Amino acid sequence: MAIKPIQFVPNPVLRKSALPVENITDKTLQLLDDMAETMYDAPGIGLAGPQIGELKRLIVMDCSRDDEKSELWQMINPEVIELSEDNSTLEEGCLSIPGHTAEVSRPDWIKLRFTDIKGKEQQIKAEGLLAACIQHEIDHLDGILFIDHISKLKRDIIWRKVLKEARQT
Ligand code: GNR
Ligand code: NI
Repeated sequence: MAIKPIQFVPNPVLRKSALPVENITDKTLQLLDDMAETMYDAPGIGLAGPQIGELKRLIVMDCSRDDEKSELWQMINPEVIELSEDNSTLEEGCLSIPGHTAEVSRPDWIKLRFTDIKGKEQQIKAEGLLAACIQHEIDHLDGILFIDHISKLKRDIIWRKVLKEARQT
């Protein structure tokens, strides 16, 4: 296992679409383990391939609270197959946009299809924080960031700070 460097905005890799994983190889599984280690080290509750510069449809998540048993999800080619009509709002952050958060509204439950690390296709229904996190991670696979879901005014404020911070490093 290895901790991989996290890519930050405005790195263009975060705006590209990730490609489906056709064959699950040792390298795929290695990458998913590195992603889990990188996520726990950060610490974050999710991580998507593009955030470590890998344009592959791979995500990892662990939304368990500190007082709960950890629950690591490692998903290959995740796809939303059903969305709730009702939305809920949650304060989101992103490891690729450190230091900024915003309230984001998303469907409050989703049904999801993905391939697990054993190559088995799975379907689950997720709600609450896990549902928000899965949608945030799948967005990353399509080059979408949480700031794309907020008002232009709020997005411009964050973006101006991001560019200023990038200039200073
Ligand atoms: O660590 C993270 N916290 C978080 C909080 C609310 C909704 C989504 C997230 S995901 C984020 C980690 C990250 O950037 N994943 O891509
Ligand atoms: Ni993120």
